[in-house]
Amino acid sequence: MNKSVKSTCCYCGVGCGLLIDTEGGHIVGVRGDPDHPANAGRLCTKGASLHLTVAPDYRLRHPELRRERGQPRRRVGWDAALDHAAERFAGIIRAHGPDSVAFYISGQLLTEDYYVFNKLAKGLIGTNNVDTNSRLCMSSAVAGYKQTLGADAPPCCYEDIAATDCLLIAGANPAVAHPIVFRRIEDARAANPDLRIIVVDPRRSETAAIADIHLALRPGTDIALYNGLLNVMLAEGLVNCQYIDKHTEGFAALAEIVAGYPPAIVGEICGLAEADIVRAARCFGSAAAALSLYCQGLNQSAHGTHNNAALIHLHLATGQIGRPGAGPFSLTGQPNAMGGREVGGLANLLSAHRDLANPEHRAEVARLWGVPAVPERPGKTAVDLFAALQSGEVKAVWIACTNPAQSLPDQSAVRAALQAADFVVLQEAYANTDTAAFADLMLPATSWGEKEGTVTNSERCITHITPAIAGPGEARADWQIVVDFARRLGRVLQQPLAETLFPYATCEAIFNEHRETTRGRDLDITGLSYSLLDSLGPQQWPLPEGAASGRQRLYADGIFATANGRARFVKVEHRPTAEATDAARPISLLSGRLRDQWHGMSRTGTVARLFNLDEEPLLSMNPGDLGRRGLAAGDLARVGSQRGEIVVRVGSDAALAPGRAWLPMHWGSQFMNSAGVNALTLAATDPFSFQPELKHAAVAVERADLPWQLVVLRKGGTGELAPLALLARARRLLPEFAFASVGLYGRAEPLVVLRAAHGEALPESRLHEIDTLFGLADDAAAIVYADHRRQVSKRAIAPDGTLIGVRLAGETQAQSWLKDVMADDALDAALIRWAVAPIGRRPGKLPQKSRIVCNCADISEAQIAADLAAGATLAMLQEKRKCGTFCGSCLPELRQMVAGQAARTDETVV
Ligand SMILES: Nc1nc2c(c(=O)[nH]1)N[C@H]1C(S)=C(S)[C@@H](COP(=O)(O)OP(=O)(O)OC[C@H]3O[C@@H](n4cnc5c(=O)[nH]c(N)nc54)[C@H](O)[C@@H]3O)O[C@H]1N2
Ligand SMILES: Nc1nc2c(c(=O)[nH]1)N[C@H]1C(S)=C(S)[C@@H](COP(=O)(O)OP(=O)(O)OC[C@H]3O[C@@H](n4cnc5c(=O)[nH]c(N)nc54)[C@H](O)[C@@H]3O)O[C@H]1N2
Ligand code: SF4
Ligand SMILES: [Mo]
Repeated sequence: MNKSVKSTCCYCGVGCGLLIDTEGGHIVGVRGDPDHPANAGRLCTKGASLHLTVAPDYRLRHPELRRERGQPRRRVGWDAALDHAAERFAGIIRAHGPDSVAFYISGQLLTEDYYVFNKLAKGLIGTNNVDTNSRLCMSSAVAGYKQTLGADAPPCCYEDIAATDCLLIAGANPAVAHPIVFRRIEDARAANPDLRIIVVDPRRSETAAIADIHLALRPGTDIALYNGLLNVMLAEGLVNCQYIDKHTEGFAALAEIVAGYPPAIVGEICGLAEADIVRAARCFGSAAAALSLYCQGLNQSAHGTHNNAALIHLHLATGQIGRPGAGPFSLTGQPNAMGGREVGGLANLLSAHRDLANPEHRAEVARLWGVPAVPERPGKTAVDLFAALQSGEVKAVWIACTNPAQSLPDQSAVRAALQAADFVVLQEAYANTDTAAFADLMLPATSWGEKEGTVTNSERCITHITPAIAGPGEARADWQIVVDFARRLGRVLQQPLAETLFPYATCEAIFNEHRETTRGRDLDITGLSYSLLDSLGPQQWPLPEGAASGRQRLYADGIFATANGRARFVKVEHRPTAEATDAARPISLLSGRLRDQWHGMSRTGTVARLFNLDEEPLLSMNPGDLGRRGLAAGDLARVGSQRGEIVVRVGSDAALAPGRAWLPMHWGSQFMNSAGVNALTLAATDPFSFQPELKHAAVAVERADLPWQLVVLRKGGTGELAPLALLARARRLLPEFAFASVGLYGRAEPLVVLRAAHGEALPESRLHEIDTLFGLADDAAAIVYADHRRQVSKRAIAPDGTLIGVRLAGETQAQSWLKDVMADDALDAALIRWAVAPIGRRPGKLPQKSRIVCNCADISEAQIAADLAAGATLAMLQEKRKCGTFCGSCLPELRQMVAGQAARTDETVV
């Protein structure tokens, strides 16, 4: 049966709605949901390719258990798995107390999943050791809002982007990290020529490229900058004294501090021109409406909370909040980071924005749950939790929907901690993440398109999602796994409460209980229900009983969520980054996201077209810095910090100031031969939010002399040679090299790519084994070239005149053009010999690669031109190729191409 189910994208916090098309129980397509308020039908490249990620290959299908370390895990049934887990947890709790176990969960869980995890730890076991990857992500935003506005609530909505006159984008790169928000920014710019955009980012990011003013500040100096902007606004009478008097407190104390931040001094600290600081201050201070968007550039800092507060101050001082187009809008990273915060899924929070430190709040939650008390002792926050695993203070950890063996800073310490733990449970959708290597018990979870629950996006908007298909194998919904475990644990611990604490037969029953905890709180959703969400569509909180719809903006009345209703200015001073660069490690390493990959790539790393924009993790640096190290773009470099060293390829970026480098966060041990960027980062945390400073580390970069290079390009076939099967095998080769990465490339019939380098050449016998692994050993179809003196050996396999694989060793230049002609099947049989030519130059007669016009659907100019020449209209193109039906940014060009074709046709008719 064919059907179409409304859902949301499981990637970023924009929270786009989509329609999942299924045929016979399989997902066959996705479309943007035209009725969803977040995206009105648009999707970005990642959302638009979600249906391509449902291949079962790497999914975890059955529980797996190893009873002893060193043994492989074996498949077990759910009963055996959960009974074992309950016995182990109970044993450890009995022997060492409830704080000897911990849960480490994720902003990618649904609200209901999150709720039961929290109740399991804080309600049943009696420990606050439940923290999440939101600690790496949004905890500084939470703390920043609470310190200033009194509650953890982004006061703005997406429509504010269209209504603002000044958009300050600080430490965020929405062009890649929140693309559909960025589409709104582009639309706003097109509709309002007076809109001014200021971007604060040490890099010239894709977002900075459209800025009127780009403040490329020295990393970690945001507080100085925002204090400096306030200094100028005060000097030029651009603050709103009436608003400050009526609705805030603490301004005088801050003004005293800010007096010490005149533009000249700020320019020095931040490495910015004084005039630019003044210009930005005037732009913000004189705007009719000023909006700021911010994310990890502010949060992931050892002073992340104050970064947030310093920015929010600008809005409070100018009264730019609570009105259309105005306010401090923290973009959430993960799809349900907000939902997690709502249920209190952090070690220092309780349900419905309550605080663990507040005895009344603890009593309220205990009453709601029907337990004698909620434990008082704060739980371990992410970084501390892993340190406690290492020291033995915490002995068992239950990890769900996150991959700490890649995403936490200082990986060698994290991996040692996982190794040291007595018992590690991993509740995952995929079998092959870096954390899986450490799990004693793996529990298969259903994932995108397969589960029910609610999510809250960046603008406080809640969507109810339902499954489109069943999960693979024996996978279960996350909440079901938790509830089943909780009941078993209760029995083993002889805790009769367990049954009454976890009575839920449906996901909806959990939602209804969560809803009740919000009564009278700032996020009151007592007016919501699944059926209301289904009939009215997604709703923003608060939506208390009796309200007709959710609230678009908060604090319109100037009354804040503090005891006296006044927002607070916080005393914020410039602080250096946790780790300073020095002569030994002179480069400041930044890290973050690429448009087409998601975190550890467990999902995006299965889709070839998502590698086409960025094939490899490149360390970008200023060309001068490269030159001084004898490096050119494409060379390999050793990047070392106090904690570790990795080898990566370098790229040249003239827009990056000297002394800075940038490395994407996505590649871990599944795609390269090291833990990636977090082998280098440090575990320093913010004193209020405990968020680690993932964005900054001091590193040394030097040339890696690995003269012998190897590249394998293999077109995927079927069965054993199917792309994902090949990729899995190629992965096993990674540890063998001083440098190596694997990936996919191309479109419908992708290539598997291995790139490696080594100090000396591998022997021919080992090359033969690698050829065999890639299915390139067939001598009958082989074309070879070897020059043993140069240690060059090349091999191409072309059965029936179609090139299906090339292995280049020693000299690998040809890969740069081969990968495109192979992916497009564009290599003429006569040109195949060029693949193994002594020097891999590009043959002159090669067709040029056709430019991609629609990135979301991955459709090239040549494909469109061919369709148009055959008489296609725009509507036909959209139907057949899906181009221009996702984010819509290529529509103007498509229309132009259609018009161009029409003109040409007219000419021929005449
Ligand atoms: N494609 C894609 N999109 C994603 C994700 C993904 O994995 N892939 N992940 C999602 C998640 S969970 C998150 S949290 C968001 C993150 O979204 P963003 O925070 O927007 O993305 P990042 O690339 O982490 O960092 C943003 C920018 O901060 C800058 N920066 C670094 N240091 C500083 C500094 O000291 N000051 C300032 N002002 N800026 C600095 C970086 O140069 C970078 O351009 O993205 C979400 N969206
Ligand atoms: N250096 C550096 N490090 C960073 C950052 C950075 O900017 N720089 N950013 C940080 C930030 S903001 C974040 S949010 C983290 C993200 O880091 P992680 O949370 O570790 O990243 P993911 O790869 O998204 O991990 C989610 C896991 O959940 C699995 N999964 C997917 N769906 C489901 C499901 O429905 N149920 C279950 N049980 N599992 C599922 C996926 O397969 C995946 O392995 O990384 C942080 N680390
Ligand atoms: S912007 Fe892209 S990744 Fe984010 S929710 Fe929308 S479609 Fe998904
Ligand atoms: Mo995040």
